[in-house]
Amino acid sequence: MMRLYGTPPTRALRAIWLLNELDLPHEIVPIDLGAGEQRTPQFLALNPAAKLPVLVDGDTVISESAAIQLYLADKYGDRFVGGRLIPDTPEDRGRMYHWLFFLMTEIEAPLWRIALHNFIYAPEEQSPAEVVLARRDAARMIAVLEQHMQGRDHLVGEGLTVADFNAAFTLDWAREEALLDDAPALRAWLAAMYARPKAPVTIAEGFAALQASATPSEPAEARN
Ligand SMILES: N[C@@H](CCC(=O)N[C@@H](CS)C(=O)NCC(=O)O)C(=O)O
Repeated sequence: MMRLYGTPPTRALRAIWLLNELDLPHEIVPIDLGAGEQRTPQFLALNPAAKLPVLVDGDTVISESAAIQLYLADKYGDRFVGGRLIPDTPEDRGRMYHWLFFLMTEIEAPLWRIALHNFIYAPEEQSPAEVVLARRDAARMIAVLEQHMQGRDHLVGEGLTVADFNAAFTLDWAREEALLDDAPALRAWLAAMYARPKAPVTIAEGFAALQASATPSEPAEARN
């Protein structure tokens, strides 16, 4: 059975969403970031970058949440009901890659800077000015995606692709930062994605469950 290291509300949600949609039997292995479990020799052997999520499928070990999504769609996409997770044509695959890289580098990167400077870096390393810049950068790129989604149901072509399942998690994160307030098309699209029967928990739901089960001394760092 496949093993996924990482739980909600982390980027493991990107992988969990595809595991659910493809109905793939899997075991979720929790890694306590607050306790530093990502730096044990056993975990570093899986991912020397000490980051979640990591997927283990037989002898294959894949990290990077977008790579895990592409791997699952590529290998098991024929199990998907109701669309084409990886488009048939090189042109549409190019468009899917475009949005995947856009999401990871232009939208997630500033969201991550916001988190780093708000609560992950040590207090003396945090820069409120950097948060202002990161919010501006994220908002500009979210506006580009909002424009793209006018009148569309999917990021690419006429069916769901990996880009949609990446965007849903990434935009849920943006919503947490109130960065979708000026993006009605993205808010409506996001609601439809999370209404899917196989949708995972939102970041807020995952974070609430984590807090409910955590001891009061556990740091907020475990969030992302
Ligand atoms: N680019 C990586 C980022 C992974 C990442 O930063 N994961 C966070 C949890 S969401 C983590 O493991 N942080 C632990 C650390 O940095 O020590 C991906 O998309 O998988």
